[in-house]
Amino acid sequence: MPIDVLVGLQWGDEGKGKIVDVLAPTYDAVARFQGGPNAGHTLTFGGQKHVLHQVPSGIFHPHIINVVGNGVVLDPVVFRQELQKLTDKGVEWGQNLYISKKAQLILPSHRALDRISEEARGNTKIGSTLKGIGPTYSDKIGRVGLRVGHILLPDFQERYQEAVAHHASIAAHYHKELEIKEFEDEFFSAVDFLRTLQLTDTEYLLNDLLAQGKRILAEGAQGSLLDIDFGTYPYVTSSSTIAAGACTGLGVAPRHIDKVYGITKAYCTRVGSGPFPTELTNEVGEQIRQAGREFGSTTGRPRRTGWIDLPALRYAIMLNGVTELHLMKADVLDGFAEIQACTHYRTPSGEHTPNLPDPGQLEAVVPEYQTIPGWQTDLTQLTSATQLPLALQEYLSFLEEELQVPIRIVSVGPDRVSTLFR
Ligand code: 2SA
Ligand code: MG
Repeated sequence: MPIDVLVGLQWGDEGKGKIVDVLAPTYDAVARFQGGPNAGHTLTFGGQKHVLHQVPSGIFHPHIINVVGNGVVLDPVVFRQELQKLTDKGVEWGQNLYISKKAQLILPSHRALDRISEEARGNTKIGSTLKGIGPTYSDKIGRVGLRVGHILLPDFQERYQEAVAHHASIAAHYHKELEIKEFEDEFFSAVDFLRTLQLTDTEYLLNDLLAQGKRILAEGAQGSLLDIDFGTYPYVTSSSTIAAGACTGLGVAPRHIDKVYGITKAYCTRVGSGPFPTELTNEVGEQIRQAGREFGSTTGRPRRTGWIDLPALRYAIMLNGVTELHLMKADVLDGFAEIQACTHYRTPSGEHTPNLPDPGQLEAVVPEYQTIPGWQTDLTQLTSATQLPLALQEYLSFLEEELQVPIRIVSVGPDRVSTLFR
C-alpha cells in the first residue's frame, strides 16, 4: 500500500495541519519527516483551536499511529509541553505516538547558537524562528549531532557535554557565551520524560505498516520555497521540505509514494526575510493580513502578505510532483471586488517567463498580473463545492488551467467542517 505525501507549496503556513486533520481518518498513520518546533500546524474543530509544533497532526484520531521520523529535529522541552497540553485536553496519545531514535535532538545550546548567528548576520538575517533548527541540522550533517537514541546510552551526559563544548567554541568565535545554564535543568528533565515514550526504529515500523497494507500520510512542514536546496537560499529552513524529503526523512522507498497533496493559499504569505515578488506592502496587504489572521503560530510575528504567485507554484508543483491541489483560505478574499494572480515574471533582462528563475534572482523580477473578478460572497457558510459562487469557480478553472493540476479541496474557514471537496 502507498504512502501519500502532503506538502506546502509556498513559504509555509498554507494550512497543512488543517488538511492533515481532515484527511487523517482515511489513514492508519501520520508521519512527520522534517522540521521541528519551527512548525506551527493549526487545527480547529469542536470550537477549539489547537497548534501543534512537533506532534504529528493525526494525534486527535485515536486509531492513528503518529510518527516523528528520523528527518525531524526534536526539542524535548517543547515536545513535553505540547504533550502536556494534549493531556490537559484529554487527548490520549500514549499508545499511538512513536519517535525515531534517529531523529536529532535540539539542545539549549542549539537555540543559543541560532540567536547568536542571527544577531551576527546584521541586515542579512534569515528571520529564523530561533528554535535552534539551523544549528541542529548543521550538527547532523557535520556528523556531531546527538540523536534521540543517544539518550538511552549510559554516556549521554558526556556526549552532551562534548556537544556543548563544541557549541561554546562556535559562540566564542562570535565573541559570545552560550548562556544556557538556566535552561539545562528543564532540558534534562524533558529528556527523562522523553525516555518514557516509545522510541524506536520508525523506518521498520512504517515499512511494516506498508507491508500490512496500511495507509500512511507523510506530513510536511514549512513550504517548498523554504526547501534547503530549491528554496530562496539562503532565506530557507535547513531541511528538505519537498515530497522527496519524505523518503529520506522516514526511511521509505520512493516506489511507495503515491499521491502528493500540494497545499496553497488563495493568496501568498511569508514570514522571515527573503524575496517575495508578489508582496503587498500597502493597505491591501494589511487587509489580507487582518482578514487571514496572518500572524506566526509559533512566534506570533506578523506575516508578509501578497497575491498568489503562479510561477512559484508551477516550480513547487514540478519539484513535488503534485497530483492534487488544495486551495486554502479562499474565504479571506471574500471582501475583494478584484483579486490579482501573478502569471508571469518580467526578468531584469526583459524576459517574460511563466517559470521561476533561479530563486536567487527572485529579488529582481517584476510580477505580471492578471486581474480576476472577486466573488464578494460569504464563503464561510457554504457546505458543498456545488454552492461555490460562479466567480470563484471561474477562478478555480483559471488556476487549474495555469497550473495543470486539479484542485480537489477548497477551504472556506479554519474549522474541519469548512472543507469543500470537488
Ligand atoms: P528556521 O527557524 O531556521 O526554520 O527559519 C528559517 C526560515 O524558515 C521560515 N520558517 C517558517 N515560515 C513559515 N511558518 C513557519 N512556522 C511557524 C508558523 C513560524 C512562526 O507556522 O507560523 O510562527 O513564525 C516557519 N518555520 C520556519 C522562517 O520564517 C525563516 O524564514
Ligand atoms: Mg504554520
